[in-house]
Amino acid sequence: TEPSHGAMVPTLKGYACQRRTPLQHHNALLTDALLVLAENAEFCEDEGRSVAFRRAGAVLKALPQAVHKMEDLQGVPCLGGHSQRVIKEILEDGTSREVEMVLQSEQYQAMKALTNIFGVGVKTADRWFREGLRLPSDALNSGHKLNHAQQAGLQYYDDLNTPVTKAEADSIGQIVEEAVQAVLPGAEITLTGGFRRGKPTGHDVDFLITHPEEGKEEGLMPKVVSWLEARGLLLYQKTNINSYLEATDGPARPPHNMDRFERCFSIFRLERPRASPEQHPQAVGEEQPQERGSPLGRRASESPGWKAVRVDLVVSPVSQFAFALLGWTGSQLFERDLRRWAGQEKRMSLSSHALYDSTQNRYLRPCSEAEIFALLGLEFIPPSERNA
Ligand code: 8DG
Ligand code: MN
Ligand code: MN
Repeated sequence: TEPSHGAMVPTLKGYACQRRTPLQHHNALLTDALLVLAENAEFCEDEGRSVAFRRAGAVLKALPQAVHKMEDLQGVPCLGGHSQRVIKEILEDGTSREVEMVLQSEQYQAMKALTNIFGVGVKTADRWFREGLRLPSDALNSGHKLNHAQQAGLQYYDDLNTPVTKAEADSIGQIVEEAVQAVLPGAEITLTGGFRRGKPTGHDVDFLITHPEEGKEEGLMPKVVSWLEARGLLLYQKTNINSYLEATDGPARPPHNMDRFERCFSIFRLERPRASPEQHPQAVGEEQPQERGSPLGRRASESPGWKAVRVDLVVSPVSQFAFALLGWTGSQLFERDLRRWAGQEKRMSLSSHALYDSTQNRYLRPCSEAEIFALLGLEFIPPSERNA
């Protein structure tokens, strides 16, 4: 039977990949609260609960209007009992006691600060927390052994926790374009991740690189990295080589978030545009990055003429480009639901490399994002509406 819908709510579908989720939405108070609970569940390594809170938040982002009362949520999917209780409390009292408690808890605050260090995941942060560490500076001063990523993460902590602007992403894009053209003329770069979804800022910049002639892209990444390093443009890089083989990684291997493209997690050294107040006005209310406390105690006056920026580079053979583009555009929940939709509703297996149809026992070979949506029986959702 059809669920009954509140007056304001059109039918919202249960998978994020069936819905249009714009960047700007009408329920930030509720989604911010649910995000805190999702993060906290993640810090407690309870992935199931974390995903449940994220799904609840994502469905609220797709609503065409602000929710004012619980009846407005009639027929809205993906809202579990716990999420509904939190929403109800916020609608009635303006805040949720549970969310406020989490925000004030020592564990949440410490886990948030520690996982904000590049190279530190939930497992490491949790171990450090149990050993008494609370702040990024504790990780520097405690004598813990830090890997190269974590050292860079601490060294550039302030910059890496200052949002990357679209202008900065475009500057990085010009550098990557120059590097790629220099080592492989005809190669093409595409901005993916949050910026492709229209976000004005991001925590990093994501690029996909390919070449129209299959095979030409092989071994490209180390050359790009060398070009960048020779010019002093990289503060950190870790390159992984491509290990995808259709024969062994195909249908037998379950679709997984980690893909096997040639890729580079890096930190760029981006020259700051020269100070010119007219050309670069500071947005009203925007925080000056230099004013934040640095674990290294760097002061505003010592701020160098460059900024550390996280950049992800991925190289895809052109035959897999559509999958890589779809997989690296996000959002993460949108990707998760695409794969879940494929498996549960279509008996297909979707990854950033391929689409396998278990009913026909064969690979499908779409050439564009639009064709992938069509083969999955989904309406095409443009990147700007994948902000689940
Ligand atoms: P932000 O950086 O603006 O904060 O947001 P984002 O651009 O959406 O997040 P992201 O962490 O940069 O991730 C961008 C997309 O890349 C996201 O949908 C998930 C995807 N992604 C990874 N790692 C991997 C991976 O190993 N394989 C695949 N296929 N995708 C990945 O972050
Ligand atoms: Mn990103
Ligand atoms: Mn990224």
